[in-house]
Amino acid sequence: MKISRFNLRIIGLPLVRPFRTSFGTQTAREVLLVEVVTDDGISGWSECVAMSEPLYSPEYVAGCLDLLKRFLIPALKFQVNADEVAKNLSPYLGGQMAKACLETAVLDAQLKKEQISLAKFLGSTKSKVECGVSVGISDSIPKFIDEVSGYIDEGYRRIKLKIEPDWDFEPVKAVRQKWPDIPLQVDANQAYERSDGKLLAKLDEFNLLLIEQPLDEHDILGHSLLAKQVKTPICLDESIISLQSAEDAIEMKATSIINIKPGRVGGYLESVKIHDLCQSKKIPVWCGGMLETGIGRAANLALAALPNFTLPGDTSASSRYFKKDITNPFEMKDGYIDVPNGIGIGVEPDIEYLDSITTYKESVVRE
Ligand code: OSB
Ligand code: MG
Repeated sequence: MKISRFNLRIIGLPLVRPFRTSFGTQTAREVLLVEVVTDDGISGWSECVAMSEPLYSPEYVAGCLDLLKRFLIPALKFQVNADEVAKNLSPYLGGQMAKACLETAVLDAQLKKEQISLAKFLGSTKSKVECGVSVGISDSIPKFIDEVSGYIDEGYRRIKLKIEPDWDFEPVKAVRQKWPDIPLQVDANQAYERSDGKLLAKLDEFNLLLIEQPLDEHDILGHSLLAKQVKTPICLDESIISLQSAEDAIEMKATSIINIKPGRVGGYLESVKIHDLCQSKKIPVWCGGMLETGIGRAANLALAALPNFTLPGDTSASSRYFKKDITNPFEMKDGYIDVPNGIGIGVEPDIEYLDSITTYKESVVRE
């Protein structure tokens, strides 16, 4: 595929409510978007899931922009197919989120040209996916229960609570008392220590689906030791950055469920490989989220439609994040969102709205 230009832009979107995790509080989403324009005049779109600061992962928006401009875009030489992108970018270490973004934009353009949807291309078997919601840390239990109530009334089918030391047992207990049967899980974003096994085992009585990433991202052995001390399944998020790391963590019994986030593992093609590996090892997977706009959300829904995505993902409706999304909003019906079936990722951004929230814009054009 011949590419004539890469349009890069950064937008800023306020969140409908602050989102507090063990690593910080976010009130807005700064998003790096890439548009690949081909010689046939087709536009492929993608969003980079990196956050403004390197708090969840080492990557961050300004760093990804620099990596794209300085190394990744030049490596493609304006002529590439989606299945060659990862290989062309592989000399450059790390940068999974920036790499995933570039590969997805190329893939969107290519699938539009071939007139097939991303869902079909990846191997989807469902036309709609079950939705969960990730609930931030709060400063009071009553306020927090109000927020959870709102999500349950909207129809979310699984609740994920962000936890940290001193915001774990009590909020989980409060939710379990009010909703004894709702599928419930927690996410610590690395906030605990190896020595916290006993503390985390106290959550066993609440019949949780899983505990997500309790320890440091590099501490695979620690997760494996912890898994022997708690009955609740351990699920890795931050630690899984590739097919190889998924294989290792499964082999070491550090994870019995995996959260697949395409940005974190270098793209949708690598995500499918992890999905297939997990399916063969009987490890259930679910699709994580990074507070995506409609561009990233559309592609995540396509991935979540694969057969081994057997747990509801953090694929919430647009309204959970933004007053106005940059694409047609994704709406939830009876706890499900339809998988986009248009060609490519199946959605287009509203350019006029994008222009009104753009804070940076630059193009890399073929001479
Ligand atoms: O750890 O899953 C996470 C958001 C930003 C960064 C990391 C995480 C999250 C979420 C929200 O939990 C998921 C979503 O609703 O997009
Ligand atoms: Mg997580």
